[in-house]
Amino acid sequence: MSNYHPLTEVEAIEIAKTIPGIFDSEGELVSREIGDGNLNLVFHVGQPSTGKSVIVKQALPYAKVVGESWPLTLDRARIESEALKIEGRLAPGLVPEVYHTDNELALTVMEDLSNHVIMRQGLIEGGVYPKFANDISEFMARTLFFTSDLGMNQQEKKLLVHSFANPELCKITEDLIFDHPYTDADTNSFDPHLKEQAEKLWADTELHLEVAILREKFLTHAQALLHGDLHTGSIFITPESTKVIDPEFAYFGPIGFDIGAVLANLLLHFASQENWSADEASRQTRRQYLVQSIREIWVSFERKFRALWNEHGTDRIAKTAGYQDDYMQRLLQDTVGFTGAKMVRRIVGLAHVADIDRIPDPIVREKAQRLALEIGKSLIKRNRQVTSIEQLINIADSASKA
Ligand code: SR1
Ligand code: MG
Repeated sequence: MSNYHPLTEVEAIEIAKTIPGIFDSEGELVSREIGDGNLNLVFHVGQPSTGKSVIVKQALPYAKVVGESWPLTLDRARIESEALKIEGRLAPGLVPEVYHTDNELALTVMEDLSNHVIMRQGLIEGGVYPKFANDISEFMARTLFFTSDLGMNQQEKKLLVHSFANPELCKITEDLIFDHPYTDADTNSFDPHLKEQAEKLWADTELHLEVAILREKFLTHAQALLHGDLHTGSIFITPESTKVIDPEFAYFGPIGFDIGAVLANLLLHFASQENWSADEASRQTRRQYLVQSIREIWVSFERKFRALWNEHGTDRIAKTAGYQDDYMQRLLQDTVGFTGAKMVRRIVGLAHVADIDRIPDPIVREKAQRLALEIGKSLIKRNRQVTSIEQLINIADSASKA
């Protein structure tokens, strides 16, 4: 019989107390539930007398964003904890440290990153993060290369693919990103002024063909262990530090899906500048910063991934002249397609982004939504023709000036 039950704040303290080497045995502990995501309980447990603290994160048996009518596996807590440990080993310093895992209670006790901010909120407040492109490209190049058939033992990888099958969380992505936005699904959610745009999306068979190809890649292409939900709400940041959190959607999938998640969320923020920048000049400056970040992320990712391949590649035949160039070209095209798909879902699908949804003026919000949709659709439609990251940037730039 399972011991699982949702924790109270007091129980979170009892669990935190068992972690050795963090808290002073004398001082009182204080606990607060601070979760604001779609799926989990998150307790901050601190000791005011020492200033020490930890996070206790517990999965609920349903999707919090919808309610108890949407049951969801608790196994995602094991997946998250295992993924964090692998990522921490492959990309040291770029994820929170895991102190303790309890698969029965579906919880992970980990490093408290309260001195960071969630990147989405940081960007909304005008934050600039000079280390981000270097850090996130390092995170992606190392975690994705060393869990792919290029960088790890291929028999061990097959066993890892099995333990990260994650069918329920993958089904959420398959539905919410690669199906529902393209049909009149009950889960869709959009402002009434976007009804005509949504109907166009549902009828656009040229677009559907590209979405079907991207969906097939998500379903079948077990290229590397992905984070699986790498949006700016899954990144804690300061100007000096980047920490990737929340890999509960981790599974073996197409590498471009993770890179596309990062770029899509920067482009959603790019679209949201209709509101967050006070005038045209500051809007342009902000957009140039976002575009430069996108360029640096792809260029650095490609350089680092190729360098890892050249130095640590485990596959003899993958060293054949021309194969690496072909592989990187396919990665770029996948990245562009997934970037587009991840933008469209945030405008018409179930889960949106605060960058755009919190724009108070409905006219300005509509402008940002239309821009995000336009960029997203163009990226999806053109992904298989793209040969350079500059083409993705040109699509966003031209749409913003149209
Ligand atoms: C029901 S979960 C909705 C979304 O939240 C997560 O962050 C994923 O992006 C998922 O699609
Ligand atoms: Mg999450």
